[in-house]
Amino acid sequence: MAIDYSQLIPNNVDLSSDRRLQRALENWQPRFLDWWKGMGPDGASSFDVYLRTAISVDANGWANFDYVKMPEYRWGIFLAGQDPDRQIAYGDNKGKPAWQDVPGELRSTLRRLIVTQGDTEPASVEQQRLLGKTAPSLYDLRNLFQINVEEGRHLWAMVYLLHAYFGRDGREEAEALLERHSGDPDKPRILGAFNEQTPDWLSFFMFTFFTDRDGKYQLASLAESGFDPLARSCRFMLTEEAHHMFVGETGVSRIIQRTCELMKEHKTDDVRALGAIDLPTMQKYLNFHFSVSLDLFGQEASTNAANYYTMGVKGRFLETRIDDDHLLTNSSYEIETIEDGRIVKKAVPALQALNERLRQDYIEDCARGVLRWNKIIEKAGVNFEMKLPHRGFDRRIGAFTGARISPDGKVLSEVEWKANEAKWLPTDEDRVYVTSLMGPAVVQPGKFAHWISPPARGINGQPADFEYVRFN
Ligand code: BYC
Repeated sequence: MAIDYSQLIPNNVDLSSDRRLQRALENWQPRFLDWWKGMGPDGASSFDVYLRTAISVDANGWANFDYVKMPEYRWGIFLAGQDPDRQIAYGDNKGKPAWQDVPGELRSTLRRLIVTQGDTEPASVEQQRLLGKTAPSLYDLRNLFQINVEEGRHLWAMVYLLHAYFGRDGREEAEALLERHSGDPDKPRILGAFNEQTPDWLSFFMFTFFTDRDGKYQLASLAESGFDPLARSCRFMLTEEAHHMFVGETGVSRIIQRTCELMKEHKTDDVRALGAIDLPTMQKYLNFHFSVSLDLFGQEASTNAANYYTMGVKGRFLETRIDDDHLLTNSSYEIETIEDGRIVKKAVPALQALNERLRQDYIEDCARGVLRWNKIIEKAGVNFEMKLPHRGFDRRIGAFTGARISPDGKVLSEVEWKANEAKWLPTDEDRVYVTSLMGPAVVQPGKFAHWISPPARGINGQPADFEYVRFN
């Protein structure tokens, strides 16, 4: 179905045929806009931004570029096309037709997953609220705003499901999604990483590389859900997610590029003296964002995850492409855990290890990106290698919680940890330094802050010096 833009809420779900639902969502819409004004990008409401907006969910229509005043962005409800023959691919319900409505016994489980997913979307917008003030270029400013409006739309996607399928409980959850706030001591966001700050652009790029990538893996697992409207929502969200990770990966690449250029040009490692970000500091930010994002996968051995799978509400990454029985009742999976002060491998029932298995898929994906970063360093002739720390490093959730693990995977005493922590994680001084580079936004087309290289190409075939944002 094409997207109907004549409606107050653009949608491809035939919203006008359900007056009650339409009215409920039209009531939520001004509250969303109030939240956007109060908690979304600071001071950006009069800007015209070169944004992509979906005009249909197919390959030709999902990325339509034009100038948009951000509060007038048309947040809407878009589900990927329906496959009328779709069957549940795994678990006890394998082979049954996908559900078009919520099975009664799965109501609270599904609601919880949808709320958790929905909660991360506005959280990230809140975390990025002030970044526009220090954008290193118009190109970067536009990318930030693109990500922000799309995270807003991803919130809409989950709110639609709550309103359409969960009655009064769903409506209350939709309200609460606007009432919790990132880092709020009384009403924080649900998952740890979404209460951290994103105070500078290095953090932003690391966040979009590492934490948005968790989004990719979680959305892909939910795209396998037996609850078809959730699966279809997530499938369309995934098409937008790719750009967010691109912004993160290329953002870090461009900082590396600039740093390496300065190191070569001035024959020094001390690029701080030259107003750039040194590679060891970047490594520390990487360590922080990687470990915080690993926590987002939950416990290594999780009965929740086993239940989600067995019931058919959340699958594995690319479930249908995996060659096994899709029941997992007779298989095991090796996880790492701590026993008697040592890291050991331990086989657990495969069903319980689904969080860990998804985390493993994620780690391999991250490693491919780090390899690409290292290629830039190598090509520049600089002797330095970025590394993902061990999965147990600085964890707050799961088997490694409370243990002190070095980036190369050694169990440490508290004294050894304390002696090295400042080498491995950003110190206050590092953060003050990185923040000090975040000058006022660079607003001349084609100009870039000193500490970052221009991108290899612009957005939608436009040059790097295109006027991506007009300030009016
Ligand atoms: N922080 O059995 P476990 C994105 C809780 S990002 C705090 O392992 P489960 C995006 C857990 O809730 C993707 N609490 O849990 C990115 C549970 O609580 P209860 C977001 C945590 O359920 C960038 C308890 O610990 N989507 O889209 O198997 C920008 C036991 O744990 C955390 C989703 O996450 C944590 N990190 O796994 C914008 C998908 N981890 O039951 C957007 C939906 C665990 O004891 N969520 N806990 O009260 C899920 O699938 C699951 O809830 C989780 C947790 C994978 C997160």
